Order: sequence, then structure tokens, then C-alpha cells
Amino acid sequence: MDLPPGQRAVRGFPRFGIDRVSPPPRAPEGMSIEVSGPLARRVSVDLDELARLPHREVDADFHCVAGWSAIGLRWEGVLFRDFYQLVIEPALAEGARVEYLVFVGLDGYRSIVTLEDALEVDVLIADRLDGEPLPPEHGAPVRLVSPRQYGYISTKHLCRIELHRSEPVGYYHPMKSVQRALSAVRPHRRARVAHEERRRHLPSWLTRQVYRLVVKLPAPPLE
Ligand SMILES: Nc1nc2c(c(=O)[nH]1)N[C@H]1C(S)=C(S)[C@@H](COP(=O)(O)O)O[C@H]1N2
Ligand SMILES: [Mo]
Repeated sequence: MDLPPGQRAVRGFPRFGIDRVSPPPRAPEGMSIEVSGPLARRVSVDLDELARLPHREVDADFHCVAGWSAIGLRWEGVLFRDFYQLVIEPALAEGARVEYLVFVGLDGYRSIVTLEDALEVDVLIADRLDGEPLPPEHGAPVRLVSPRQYGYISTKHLCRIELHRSEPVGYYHPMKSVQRALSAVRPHRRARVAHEERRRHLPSWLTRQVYRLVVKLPAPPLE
């Protein structure tokens, strides 16, 4: 099996996240994805509107920065590049420049992505997984999926997309104390799995070892 550097395949697809103990957040009735930034008009896409946008399938493995990979998932949803082109671009204010995006989840989670990475051919706003509606533990009702990047980019329970001109001083975790601890090991600006871009200020071989010591595999290894 061809895995990216430093990854181990596990059985199935475990739920993961910085907070693994609370139940997944529930989507409010009639929820929509709000877009904020240099826009000429308000952009808000509810789930019915999202369902009407062109859908695609993406077959991919899922790689968590902690070192486990889930193998052979089938996602369905709207390619982010289609969403950007059909929904966001037409609403941009004149002269607006967008270089970075923030994907926000209902639990307050945020991931920061360059526009270039978000426009890759396989980045999805996913609403189905393996032929079923996205289950709560994997990000219902919709989540981002960026298969070429570590899992921390793929915000679950997606409810807002922020557009930024430069890299936002952002955080991933809603709790201030956790965020302070995480700031020493900031997520990588690109987070590309093929280049083992795990964390910004630490070499990958070290990060890899630390994770192995600190984070238990969330599912049995796949032999
Ligand atoms: N909203 C939200 N999205 C999130 C997280 C989270 O805690 N909250 N954790 C991230 C991390 S670190 C990983 S590895 C993946 C895990 O996705 P899964 O639970 O579907 O396996 O979700 C990412 N997206
Ligand atoms: Mo992760």
C-alpha cells in the first residue's frame, strides 16, 4: 500500500479532532454556509442551494497529522473550486484580493488554507461519505475535505468561510488555553501530506515521533 511519509493505515475511519469527548455539534434548523470578506453583497448558501450545485465524487485516503490514515474513502459533494467560481467570485467586491481562506465549524474550529490549495482539483465541500449522508461524527451536515493536506485542514460541520487578503492571525481551537499550547507548534501554512508539512516550526521527523508517543492510534492498524 502506498502511504505518504510517516503515515500508518488504520482499520475503518475513526472520529478524531482536538476535542474527542464532546458529542458532535448539532446543525441548527435551516442552517447555511455564510461567506464573509470583501464582498459586494451578502453570500449565504443554505443546504438546499448547496445540494443544487454540481456534485462530484472523490476517492481518497484521509491522513491525520498524528500519523494515522484512513484508506479508500468515497466522498461526494461540491468541488470547492466550483463553489468558488459559481458562488464566491461573482459576489466579490471590485478589486478584492483573496489569498487565504478560513473554514469555520459549528464547534468553533477553524482551519486556514491558501486559496491555491483550496482550489486543488479534489477539494470538496462534502455532504456524503461512502454512499450515505455525512454522519455526525464525520462532520454533518457538510464538511471540507482536502485529501492532499493533513486532516486538520478539513473542517467538519462547516458553517462559515472567511476570505482574507493575507494570512490571518488565526487559531484552530476555540479554547484559549489549548490555543496557547498549540501556538508553539502551529499548523503548517500548506500542510501538504506528500511533503510531510506537519507543523510550521518543527522538523517532520521530530513531530512524527512526538505524535507517536503522545497520541494513541485511534483505531487498530491495518495489516
Ligand atoms: N469542526 C471540526 N473539524 C475538525 C476537527 C475538529 O475538532 N472540529 N478536527 C480536525 C482533525 S485534527 C482531523 S484529523 C479531522 C478528523 O476527521 P474525522 O473525525 O472525520 O476522522 O477533522 C478535522 N476537522
Ligand atoms: Mo488530525
